[in-house]
Amino acid sequence: MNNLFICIGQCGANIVKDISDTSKLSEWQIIYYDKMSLNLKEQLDSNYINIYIFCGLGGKMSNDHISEILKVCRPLTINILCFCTLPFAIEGDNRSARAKETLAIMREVADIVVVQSNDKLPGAYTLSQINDPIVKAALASISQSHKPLFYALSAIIDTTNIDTGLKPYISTDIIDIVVNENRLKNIVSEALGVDKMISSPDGVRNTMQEIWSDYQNGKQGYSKIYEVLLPTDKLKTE
Ligand SMILES: Nc1nc2c(ncn2[C@@H]2O[C@H](COP(=O)(O)OP(=O)(O)OP(=O)(O)O)[C@@H](O)[C@H]2O)c(=O)[nH]1
Ligand SMILES: [Mg+2]
Repeated sequence: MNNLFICIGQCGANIVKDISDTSKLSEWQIIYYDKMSLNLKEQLDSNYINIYIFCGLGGKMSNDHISEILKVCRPLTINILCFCTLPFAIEGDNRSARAKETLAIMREVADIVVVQSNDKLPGAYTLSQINDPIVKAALASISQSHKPLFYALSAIIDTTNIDTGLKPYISTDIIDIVVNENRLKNIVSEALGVDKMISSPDGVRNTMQEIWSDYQNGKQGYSKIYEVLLPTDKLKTE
């Protein structure tokens, strides 16, 4: 078992239901974290390529258990990706405050956190429509889950149709993408290492240096990395 889904609460289960309608998840271990299955540790393998966590922020289940879940998961994988939703404003201040709290914990520990703001949906009528943006982002990322994490990040950004620089916080219409700052540098180097190291080690080092200093100087380094790593023809054929 190489990949794990943890679905927290009702929202987590709903999102994963939509994902599994579209994508074959036979190679994924799926755990529904609800009142019936709090013994997470006992159900897990010793390592995973990716661990995905799904939940509706503001819910009691994610708020009460996210720290513990992340603590259990962190040593088991290098890639923790969270896909979650922010509550509608009409659900009240308590939910909104809980959501912020849970999100802060996720941002600290997870590698990539993708957040859909329910309030910014353009008008949704069915559950599937409500979950469409976050499901699309998750599916894009899953399609790249066999590659270094950078590719998942690129795919998620791609589905939002926003041309953006690589930075820790990427805000789009409905979806926000938060990349753990400590991991960001190594996401880039992992990807460059795999793709370019063999053909030209010096080239990689120079390119890497350049991209990283651009990033540190606040320039938009992402499109450059994107060019280096994902030539358009290669991207289109996959
Ligand atoms: N986009 C989307 N949001 C949802 C969905 N279900 C719930 N939510 C949101 O997620 C938040 C958490 O809800 P739940 O997943 O039910 O939380 P829970 O921990 O299971 O239980 P409660 O806290 O008792 O509701 C809600 O406040 C909603 O904003 C869903 O299917 N799609
Ligand atoms: Mg609920």
